[in-house]
Amino acid sequence: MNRKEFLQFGTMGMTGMALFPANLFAEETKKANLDKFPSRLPYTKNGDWKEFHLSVNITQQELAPAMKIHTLTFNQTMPGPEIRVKEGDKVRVFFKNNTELNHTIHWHGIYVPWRMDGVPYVTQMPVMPGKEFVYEFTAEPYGTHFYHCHWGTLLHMQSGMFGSLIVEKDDDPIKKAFPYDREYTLVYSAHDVNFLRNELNGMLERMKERMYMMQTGRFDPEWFNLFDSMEELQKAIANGYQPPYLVNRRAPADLPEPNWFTVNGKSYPSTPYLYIKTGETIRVRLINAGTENHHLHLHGHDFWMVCDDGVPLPQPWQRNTLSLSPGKTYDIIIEGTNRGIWTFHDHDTRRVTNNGLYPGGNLMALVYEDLPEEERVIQPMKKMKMGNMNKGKGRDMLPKIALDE
Ligand SMILES: [Cu+2]
Repeated sequence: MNRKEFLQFGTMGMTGMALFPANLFAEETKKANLDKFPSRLPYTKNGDWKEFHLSVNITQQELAPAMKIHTLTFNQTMPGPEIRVKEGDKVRVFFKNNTELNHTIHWHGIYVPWRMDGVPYVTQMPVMPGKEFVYEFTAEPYGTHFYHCHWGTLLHMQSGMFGSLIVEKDDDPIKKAFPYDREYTLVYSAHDVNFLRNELNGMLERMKERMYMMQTGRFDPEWFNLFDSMEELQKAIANGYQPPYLVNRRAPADLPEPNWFTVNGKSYPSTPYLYIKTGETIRVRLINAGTENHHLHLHGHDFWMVCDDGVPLPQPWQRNTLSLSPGKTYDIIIEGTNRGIWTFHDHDTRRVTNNGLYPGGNLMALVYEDLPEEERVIQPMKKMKMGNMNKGKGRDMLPKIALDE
C-alpha cells in the first residue's frame, strides 16, 4: 500500500466507511474488512509436527481512528495470529520473548501435558527477556479455543497478548448440522488505557531495579526472584529486595476500569463487519479474552448457539442474546433470512462507548451484501410526513445506520 492509497483508505475510514451504507458495499471496503479478522499463522511441517513461531513485542495498535495505544502483542498484531489445526495434530510452538518483561503462553481449553500449561512457577519458569520456550502438545479437543499470556495476566492480557486457537476435524459436526458458507472469528477484550500506560511505565522503573539487583549480585536471570527458603527470602529483603506483592511495587491504587472495548483489536467505528447474503449461513466464533461480561445481541434475527467452550451442544439453542463471560467461547450460526443491515452489539451499553462516549466499543453490523441499491439509502424524511421535521433540505436527516439498540 503506497502513501496515496493509505491516505485514501484512512480518510474513508474516518469519515464515511462506518456510517454510510453505500460504502459498505464497495469492493475495497469488503477487502479492507478481511484484515479485521485474525490472520492465519503459517506453519512448517517437521516429521509428524506442525511447527509455529510466536514472538512477543511492544507495538502500537490503533483501536479507532487516531486512537493508538502501546500494546504487548504476539507477532505484532492484536489479537495475535490465529492458530488453526486439526484434532490430533502434533503442535510445536517456538515462543520468543522480545520484551523486557516475563511471559508464558497458556493454551486455554486444550488438553496439554501439564508442563506445557504455561503457568509461571507452577508448570514452568517464566520465559525471561530474550529467551525462547518451546511448547509441544497434541491438538485436542475439537473446537474454538484461545491462547494467552499467563504472566502478569491482568496487564498482559488486556495489553493484547491473546489469540484464537481453532481445532478442526474432518467430519465437523456443526458443518454437518448447519452447512455454512463462511465463518468469522471475533475476539473480545476490554482495556483501561490509563492502567496500561501506568503499568508499562512502572515496568520501566522495575527494569532499573532489576539492573541494580544484577549489579549487586542479587539477581539470577534463570531464576529471577524465586527463593528456595524463607531464610533466603528474608535475607534478600534485609538487603533491599522488594517482593512484587508489596504495595509500593503496584502502580495503580485501584483495579482497572476498562474504558475501551475491542472486537479483534478494534473499537467502533473500526470494528469488523459480518457480511452475509440472503440464503447464506455463517458460523461466528466468539471468544472473550477480556475481563468483562459481554451480553451480545443480534438485531432482526435469532441465532443458533451450537458450541459452548468448543463443545458441540447436544441441542442447538435458539437465541438473540448471549452472555459471553471472561474466558468463554461460543460458536453461533446465523442464517441469512432477513435482508438488511443489522447491529450486533454488547447490550450492556457501557461497552458500546469509547472512553465513555457513545457510539463506540463493541458495536458491529451484520451486513447483507445483496441489499438492493434502493434499500441502501434511508428514506428521505419528507416522505415520512413528520410535520416540521421535513423542513430541512428535503433529504435524509437520520444517521445512515440506526445505532440504538
Ligand atoms: Cu506476558
